[in-house]
Amino acid sequence: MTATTDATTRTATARRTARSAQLFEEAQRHLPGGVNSPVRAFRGVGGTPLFIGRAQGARVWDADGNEYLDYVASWGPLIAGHAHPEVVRAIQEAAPRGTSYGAPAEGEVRLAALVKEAFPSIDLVRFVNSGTEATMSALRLARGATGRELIVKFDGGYHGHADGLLVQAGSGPLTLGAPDSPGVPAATAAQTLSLPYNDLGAVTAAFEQRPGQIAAVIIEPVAGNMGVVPAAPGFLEGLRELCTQHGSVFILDEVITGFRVGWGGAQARFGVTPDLTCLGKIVGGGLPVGAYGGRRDLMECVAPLGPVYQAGTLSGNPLAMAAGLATLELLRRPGVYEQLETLATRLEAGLGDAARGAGVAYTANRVGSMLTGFFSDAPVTDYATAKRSDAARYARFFHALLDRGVYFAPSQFEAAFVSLAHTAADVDHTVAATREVMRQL
Ligand code: KE4
Repeated sequence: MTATTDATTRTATARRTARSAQLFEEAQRHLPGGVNSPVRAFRGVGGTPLFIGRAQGARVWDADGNEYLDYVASWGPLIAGHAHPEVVRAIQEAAPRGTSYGAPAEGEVRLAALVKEAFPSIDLVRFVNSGTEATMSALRLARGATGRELIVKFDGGYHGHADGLLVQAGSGPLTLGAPDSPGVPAATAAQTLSLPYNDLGAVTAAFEQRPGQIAAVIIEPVAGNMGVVPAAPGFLEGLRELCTQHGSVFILDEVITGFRVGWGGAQARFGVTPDLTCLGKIVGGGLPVGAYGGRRDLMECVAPLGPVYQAGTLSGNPLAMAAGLATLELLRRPGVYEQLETLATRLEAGLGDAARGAGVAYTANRVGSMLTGFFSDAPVTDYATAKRSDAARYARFFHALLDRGVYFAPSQFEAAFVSLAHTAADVDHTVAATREVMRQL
């Protein structure tokens, strides 16, 4: 038994969380809601958020030293596990050479080349500092290149917090029950059409009703922000055809799915070619990186080559590039995605068996190593069906698992992620803990 209670053997215990509570009390004096991103505040599940003190592999430890098997993975980036030695070494080697230059450096060139190797649809790529910046910039580019203003997104899709995208958004706004945000000008919101996910007829009608007005369609090819909801067969292909037919830019927001559901992301997995791709999370290996890229004729509109302006002090940051490079080098090794698929399949099957054994209404969606178990008796195929899930029962599930050393996302409307650091024993512990609690939910 390790010094701290080993999460793989512990049953429910009354965790000491005094230090997290103390830090949260202090944090609320300095930070809105005590956090730097809303979904971390546990508003979707209740209780006091964990303050994490350290992370290693598939585990995190809170400020009180409690150990947890981690399926949040910092909301996706840590596909290789926390503090992977090769990622840490890359950062340690880069830091003494300086933390930021505000000038081009070799690391940006190397990471760009690797992104292009993985995503053949990307002729040119621009690094930014977050997924929000990536999607915001891609939309500005689409509008600048087409001279059009309307954007199509999908209900429950979350693409970061740029004004025009906080319309019927998923993730935090969905978790907090605030689908639209004050502060977004009505005129801006009016330029965003949010349509039902997987409803190709609605998109076809939008194009027919607004000929020549739609600059872009942006979609998560596997939604992760209403919980995991895959695109229905033919949906992405249909969007591709409509965008081609109407001269609109087809943007895949692969901030979650990029390097997650395969080396080439969802576009490779499903065989669909976007005009622009947005990346984030994994591409930075846990440091702040976003990216947007795609067709040369579009990307050549971006400053300084073209008139569409976008900039960033820390874009292409050498430490972030080093972390991203080290992470992608790990992912391009043979067998990586098969390993993730095997473990995620084991987890999905185990959780489903536990729910069925307890007679609990439950359905799961999984693509690769991202999955969500919904407490619902009906398939979840879009925002409307996702919202029918029993979020209160999910909250009870979340806390019961937390008491057993397993840390899922503090929201029904997020994804769980399996990493290369998770083992079959970790998954079996998770399933065993789930079996223990399912009847009590
Ligand atoms: P960031 O600006 O948070 O790096 O990326 C925005 C974004 C864009 N596109 C997709 C598909 C995303 O999922 C995200 C951010 N994801 C959320 C959780 N699903 C980040 C967690 C948070 O907001 O704290």
